[in-house]
Amino acid sequence: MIRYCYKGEGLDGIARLAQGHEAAFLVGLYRSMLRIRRIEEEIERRYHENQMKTPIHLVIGQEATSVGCCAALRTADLVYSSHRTHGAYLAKGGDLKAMLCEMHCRANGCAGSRGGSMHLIDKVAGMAGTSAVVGGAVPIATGAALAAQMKHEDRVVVVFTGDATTEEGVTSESLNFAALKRLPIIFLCENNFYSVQSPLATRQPPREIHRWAAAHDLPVALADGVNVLAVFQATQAAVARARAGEGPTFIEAPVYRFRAHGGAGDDSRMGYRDEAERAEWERVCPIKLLETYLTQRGLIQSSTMARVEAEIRDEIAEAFAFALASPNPVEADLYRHVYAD
Ligand SMILES: Cc1ncc(C[n+]2csc(CCOP(=O)(O)OP(=O)(O)O)c2C)c(N)n1
Repeated sequence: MIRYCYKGEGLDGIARLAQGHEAAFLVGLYRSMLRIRRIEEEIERRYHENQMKTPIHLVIGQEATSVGCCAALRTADLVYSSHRTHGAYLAKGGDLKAMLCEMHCRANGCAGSRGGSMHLIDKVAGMAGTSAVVGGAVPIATGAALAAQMKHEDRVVVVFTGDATTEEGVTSESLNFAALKRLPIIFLCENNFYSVQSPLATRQPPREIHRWAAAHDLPVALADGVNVLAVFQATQAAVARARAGEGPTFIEAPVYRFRAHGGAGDDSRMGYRDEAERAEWERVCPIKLLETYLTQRGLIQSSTMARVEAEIRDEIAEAFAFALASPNPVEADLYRHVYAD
């Protein structure tokens, strides 16, 4: 069985890139990742209760990509993503209550109860939309970048994709178009090596994904996807290029999902991936890595960590209670948001 190994620098990489960053910034990144992790753990814990009327795709293990990327963005910048939405939505500042209402099919859900987990949107936060169709968000985001360019808006667009998204023809078309027009867009590919249960090696020739992207003649970067600072740095550079009118960037971030492709729990026992592989990546859990760095350097105290955990726990409890107490849609809601000529 193929085994996808972690090839990054681990804690050394965090220590190297942390130079020059203030403790408050680093603790903020840690808090954002932890918040996403705890929210998803609670979603996972409650999923079997069947109150959430939606498929789910957890980002547990992949939090550093969303948080590192969004930390380099402004509210006015737009983020799109594929079906694995929770990390990008929350990191971009999407409203947690509206997200949980959406997942519980409540009238006040962020997509009006029409979409569920795979269709999160928060226009105030710049979370512009997500698509359940693999590759679906890529041309939409490219179009948004074209619009921003044509309207002379100071806006960068990011689209989060998985590795399988690079196998969709429309992704190639979008990279080509973005490079041609020098669009202000960042393609952030979270390469977790699997498309549902198919490993990369059964789907693509043995080449690195960012090298494939480079053939479209745009700058590419490889960022350690478990190192939130590496993703932050790569995104910052891409944002600077985009704002300067220098066009798009493709970032590949190798990551690992600790859970099943969809639903709650892990599915490694199905035999499509080696359990030792997951264990190896769990040793470089993005949250643990940063936590280790912060505690070793005395940048976070155990009392602060306890307070952060308590704040997150209270926020999650309140948001779930809010969602469960929210009204279901009524028949008349069917006609809202419907456009017809
Ligand atoms: C066009 C299309 N083909 C197939 C699917 C079924 N499908 C849903 S998620 C998925 C895997 C996507 O893998 P990847 O893009 O690597 O993202 P990941 O799930 O690993 O985050 C597939 C094949 C789909 N939703 N859309």
